[in-house]
Amino acid sequence: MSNVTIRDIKTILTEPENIRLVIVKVETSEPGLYGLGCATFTQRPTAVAAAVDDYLRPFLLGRNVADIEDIWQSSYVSSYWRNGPVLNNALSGVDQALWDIKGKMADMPVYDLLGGRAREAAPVYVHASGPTREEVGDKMQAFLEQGFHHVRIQVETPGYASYGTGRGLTEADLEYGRGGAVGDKSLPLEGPRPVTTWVRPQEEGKRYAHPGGVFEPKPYMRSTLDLFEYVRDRFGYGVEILHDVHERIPPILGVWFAKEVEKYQLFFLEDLFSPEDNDYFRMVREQTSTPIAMGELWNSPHEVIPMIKDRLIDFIRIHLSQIGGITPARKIAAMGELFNVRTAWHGPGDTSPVGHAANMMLNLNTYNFGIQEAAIPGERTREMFPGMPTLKDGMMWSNGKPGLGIDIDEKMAAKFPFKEREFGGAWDTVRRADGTMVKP
Ligand code: GCO
Ligand code: MG
Repeated sequence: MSNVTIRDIKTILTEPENIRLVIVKVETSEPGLYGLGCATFTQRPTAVAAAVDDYLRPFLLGRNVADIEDIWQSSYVSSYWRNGPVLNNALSGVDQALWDIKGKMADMPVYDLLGGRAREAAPVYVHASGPTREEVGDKMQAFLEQGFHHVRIQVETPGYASYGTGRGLTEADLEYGRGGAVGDKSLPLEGPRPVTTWVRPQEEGKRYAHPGGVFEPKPYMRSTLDLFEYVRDRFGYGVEILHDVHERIPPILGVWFAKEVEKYQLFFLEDLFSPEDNDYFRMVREQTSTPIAMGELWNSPHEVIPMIKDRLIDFIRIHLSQIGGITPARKIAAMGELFNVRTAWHGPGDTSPVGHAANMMLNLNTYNFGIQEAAIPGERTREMFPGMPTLKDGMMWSNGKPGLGIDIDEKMAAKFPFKEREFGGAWDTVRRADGTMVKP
């Protein structure tokens, strides 16, 4: 039994490539021994930092770093009210850092502490999004040439996504089939005419985390089905395609859509419903064998249990830091194994490289691993996070170093502070043509 204790807990806020990241560093009584964890809740990052600095730090200073389970359980209820992305991300930062420390002390990668490997590398999927099906196809082609085998495809909705062109559509507009609703008076080719005046315009020179726009379910579904048709025509059925609905469509249309896409043999269809509509998955299950993925918006294990035990989903898409770290996620993964539900941990750009390293520990250890979502990191991110998992041959690889195997260049991180954003970086509102707010 060692008696290494927590000497300090810090938060590092940085934005290497236009996404706000939160990293937690746990320092120990042992000189030079520290751990890193991901606490990234990119929409409310400073709230997470306050939860760590003002609440978890004083609660945990002096605790024995060995007692991860007790630290997790007691921290979880230390605010009496629990769960939610702010508190869970804060807890995750500490939890992942403690696993990192434990691995360094044992001189083992965390996947060895968890029981060892079930595979050598983790197959990943990457994102191909674009304004037209041809452009999505071209991006997909480039990925296939680089050795990727699984590609998530998203296309703009004609009429809606071009409604506002010239105002600088963001990647997010292109991905989820919507656009700005003001300015350009050209009408959508299909679907209702957007009359709303409630969509706030994107102003030149200002930074928006996720601007508002107009979204109509039927035009979106039609353009997406057309994309699937095109991609299957162009590439055949030997490659895997995925798609993220990102909620927003009325549930019964989601049921229809899941049936309609069955013929395109998706690897999975993601986030068909808002988490409030979980019960609709039962209806989907009874009507189609389209593989279903869901989970990035869940933040309590208790939301997940019925989905696994009733086999309502095929892939658990939890965001590791959103659920509270490795400690709760490994239990959910183990539960998944008993029901043969696979993991597909959330891994876009707002999962930090530390979060990706943590995902990889579970990906390598978990028998019922399904797929890992990957974001292609820029040069600056790779430099700031030495040791981050690498991508090769369509797979993600860990470096096998002790702990999570990743570090952060703090001096460099300090040079890339959070940038100013409109609305504090909040997601602005997406609306139907008549102005009704659309729930993600
Ligand atoms: C995905 C996601 C993300 C989220 C983002 C929110 O990759 O499946 O849906 O892109 O929108 O993580 O911050
Ligand atoms: Mg998603």
